Amino acid sequence: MKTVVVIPTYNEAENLPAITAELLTLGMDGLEILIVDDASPDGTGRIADGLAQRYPDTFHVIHRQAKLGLGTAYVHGFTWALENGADLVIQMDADFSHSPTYIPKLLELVRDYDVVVGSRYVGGGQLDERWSVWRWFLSWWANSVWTRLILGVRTKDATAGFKCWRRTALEQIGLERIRSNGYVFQVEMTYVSEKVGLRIVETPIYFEDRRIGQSKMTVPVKFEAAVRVFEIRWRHRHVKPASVAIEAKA
Ligand SMILES: Nc1nc2c(ncn2[C@@H]2O[C@H](COP(=O)(O)OP(=O)(O)O)[C@@H](O)[C@H]2O)c(=O)[nH]1
Ligand SMILES: [Mg+2]
Repeated sequence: MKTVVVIPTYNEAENLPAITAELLTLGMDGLEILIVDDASPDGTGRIADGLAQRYPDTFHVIHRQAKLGLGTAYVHGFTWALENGADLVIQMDADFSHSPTYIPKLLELVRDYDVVVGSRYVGGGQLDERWSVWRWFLSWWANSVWTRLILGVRTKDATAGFKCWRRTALEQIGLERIRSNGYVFQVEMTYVSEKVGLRIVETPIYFEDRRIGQSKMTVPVKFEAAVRVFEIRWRHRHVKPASVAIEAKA
């Protein structure tokens, strides 16, 4: 099974060598890592090139000319992975919020499902305990109230960004119709996954805050994300609803 891990990066010079080293220690068969870098001023792209030079069979790099956003970085990376024959695609951030130690579990579950979601909101899942009450509340509100109310999604962690997709799942979604950039990208993928009837399973993760560097999430960004949920509903109004089963498995 060819498995491509897609990692978007913007200023992750310190995190990238560490996260990729951890991925390599998993010793996965058929593992390839695609880094999608948006001309990071801190030189992340050069570090990625260095990895690709050292391990040409494992690392691949897409350089984009400017900071074009997380959503299009993932769509770009997923499209590349499909074109290059991936059977499975793992999406994860570079900042250690998505611990590579969960990957074996994701791979085990994807045998029986179309997409496995590393979830903070199923039993056993957890947010960083350093989160303030306000931040915790906003995340809970976005996942458990807002997306549920506006989109009717049933996945508990609708904004999750740590997932393992079967190739066929991404094909069914149709990446060309995913238009969100930034953080609502996750919501759009969740919504369309449910609408096309993918078999979705959520598995608990502990979501740790980034260790190094800055989060790009700000209050205006959160507000925009909340409004954009309506756009997602409108955009996919003609996608045929299908009955979906969302399960939780520890
Ligand atoms: N290529 C690319 N990567 C991005 C962009 N914005 C964020 N990222 C990466 O996407 C991942 C998640 O971003 P992060 O700032 O940690 O988001 P947060 O965890 O929600 O605060 C990290 O690996 C970032 O480096 C972007 O515009 N382009
Ligand atoms: Mg992060």
